[in-house]
Amino acid sequence: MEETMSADYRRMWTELGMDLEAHDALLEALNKGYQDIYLNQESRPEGMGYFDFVMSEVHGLRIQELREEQQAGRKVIGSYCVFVPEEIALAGNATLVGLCSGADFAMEEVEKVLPRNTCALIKSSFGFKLGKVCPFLEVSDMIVGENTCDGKKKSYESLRDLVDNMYVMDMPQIKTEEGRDLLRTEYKRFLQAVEELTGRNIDVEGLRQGIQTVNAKRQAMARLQRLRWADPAPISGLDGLLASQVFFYDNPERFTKSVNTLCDELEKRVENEEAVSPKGTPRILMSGCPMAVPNWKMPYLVESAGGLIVGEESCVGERGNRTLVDDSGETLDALIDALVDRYFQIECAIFTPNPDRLERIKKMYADSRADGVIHYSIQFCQPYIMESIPVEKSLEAEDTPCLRVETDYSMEDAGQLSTRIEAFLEVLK
Ligand code: BJ8
Repeated sequence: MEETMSADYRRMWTELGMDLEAHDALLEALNKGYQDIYLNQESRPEGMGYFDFVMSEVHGLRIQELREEQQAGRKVIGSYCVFVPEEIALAGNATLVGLCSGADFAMEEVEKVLPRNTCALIKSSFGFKLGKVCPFLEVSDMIVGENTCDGKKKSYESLRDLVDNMYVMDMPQIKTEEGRDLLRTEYKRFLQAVEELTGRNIDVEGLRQGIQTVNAKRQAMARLQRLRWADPAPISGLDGLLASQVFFYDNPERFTKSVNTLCDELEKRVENEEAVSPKGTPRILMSGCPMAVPNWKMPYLVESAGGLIVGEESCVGERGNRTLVDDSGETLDALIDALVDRYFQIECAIFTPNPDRLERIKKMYADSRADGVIHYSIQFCQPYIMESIPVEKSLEAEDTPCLRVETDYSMEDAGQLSTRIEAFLEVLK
């Protein structure tokens, strides 16, 4: 049975134009990493079994499901940023998937089209395409890029030559009325592009339904986030991050249900003070760049060094799934305005100035009862590296311990990083 399934997947990957040999190598490395990092953790909640299953089938069953959706007339849209509204995709009979960019692949090929000093996230997105190892990219009917950081917006000019249907959304850089107007215009343009792609008109009820589906997902994630704040914490930072990562791939309704089931279990754990780590474990708030699948480097190093991550101020985390959209509007314009209201609050470092992010970090630090903040920047990511200095200064002025880390996806600096993290955790004890 298993053999037939794996033969079916291989046929599917071949039909998608993937490089089977390279993909086998990627899956082997991923499975090993997952075993070492995730499955070896102790006292995991049973509800994480679902997420383990999703991860084990992320290139198999999930892709098969997406292809079945396509056969039934739905479209699949791939995106790289939390500013792309899933609500509009759902309203137009499309499924939105995040395109993971969390591992190095085909770097020699990548460095023929991108400068070496490009951030690992952008390089990774190209590596998955050039190495032909990402079925989500290959199954997508449209790929959406966005004019956020300079690296992304310039790299999309090259990605356009590599994919069939590239769509780029413009983005404001300043939070003014004009910026809001630009986002509104762009969301309307995106809505039209989705309608053209799917051949389906988006009406008020359809958009309201899309909003409600995504709100439910976000509510479940907020519930999980609150449970992570309990002291002692009922779940590891690695597992909390995994749920935030799966947020971008899974069927939305099933995901919401699974997160809520996990939360039911965590509530009982909190009641019984069933903890994942001993009392007195230093609690860390991570803040900074998104950690896309399978980028588990920082939580792995922090938790192996004896810390516990209690929240991520990140797009793969609270910044990406916080705040609901008001679904009460009676017209399409009113619902789009409600979307703009929600998305315009995202404190991405591409905005200038970006004072709300600092306030958010401070609030999360207090809410999560963290002992310290680790600011994580991906090497060569100017927006977050630049912001990390004033963030650190401001936190330290309030006696909040902060460690600034800049790293890439390789494990070459793991030893050095572990030493710094251990020293930081010592200070927090
Ligand atoms: S809303 S954080 S998902 S843009 S790490 S590619 S910023 S150089 S990912 Fe992001 Fe949207 Fe903003 Fe969030 Fe550029 Fe930095 Fe690379 Fe980055």
